[in-house]
Amino acid sequence: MANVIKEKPSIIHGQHKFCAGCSHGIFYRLIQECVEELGYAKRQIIALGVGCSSNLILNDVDNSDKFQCAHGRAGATATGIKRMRPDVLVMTYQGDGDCGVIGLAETLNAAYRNEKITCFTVNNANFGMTGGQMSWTTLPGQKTTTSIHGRECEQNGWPLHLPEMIAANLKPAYVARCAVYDAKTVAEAKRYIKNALEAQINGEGYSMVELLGVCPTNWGMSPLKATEWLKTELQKEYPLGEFKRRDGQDA
Ligand SMILES: Cc1ncc(C[n+]2csc(CCOP(=O)(O)OP(=O)(O)O)c2C)c(N)n1
Ligand code: SF4
Ligand SMILES: [Mg+2]
Repeated sequence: MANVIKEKPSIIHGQHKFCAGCSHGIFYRLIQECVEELGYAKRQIIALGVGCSSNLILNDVDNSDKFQCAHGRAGATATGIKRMRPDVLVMTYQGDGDCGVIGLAETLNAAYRNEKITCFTVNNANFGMTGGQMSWTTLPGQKTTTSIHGRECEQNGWPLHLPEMIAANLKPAYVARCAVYDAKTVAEAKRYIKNALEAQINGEGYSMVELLGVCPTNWGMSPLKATEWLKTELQKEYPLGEFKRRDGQDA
């Protein structure tokens, strides 16, 4: 039925402490909606990255089992958990700095081996938790606290497109990128998240969803302005969509 306001997932009982307008809270709630609908609310383990995602463990947001991983190591930690507990839904929840900079080796190695885990990575184009430093996802010319005149790509490298890279070069089960700034993108995000989790449940292999989000605090913008900037600038570099559909899905 259209226009249904979804109840809060039963597993969520606390208040997160993300900044006003941050996308993290919406992404995490959508993930938990999908987990609940798939019947895994009490059979999930989350390997958390270090970053603003750590807020989920620091502030007792929900009752899911979580593991605070060493910085960047969530892909390796989730691999170990899943191999020991194949009956449990195992996912990582990381930022772009954790998943695609410091943890790039762990992320690629898990994807390369086609581990039956799901990687959720929130790309907000900076290191949010530590005060807005440049990340590999930072846009060319984007000002951050470590690129005060704007990112110079000749010297600092070019934006990293992790989902596209994994989809094009490895053999994952499902890879997509979503955002959550209006009803259409929220519905699409939920479909992608569910596909990623179902790919794991069906034993199809590795799945990843990059969640393109805003960081109003470190971008120095109001939540509305940050959303506009995501739509007009960030999304040009990081298009939304599915880069590897599940086998059997229509093209
Ligand atoms: C080995 C190590 N280096 C650096 C840090 C400091 N640090 C903590 S969080 C973070 C960046 C996190 O950025 P990201 O993964 O993009 O998450 P966000 O906060 O933006 O959601 C850094 C560099 C650390 N904790 N450990
Ligand atoms: S610093 Fe940025 S990513 Fe972290 S909670 Fe605040 S708005 Fe969200
Ligand atoms: Mg980040």
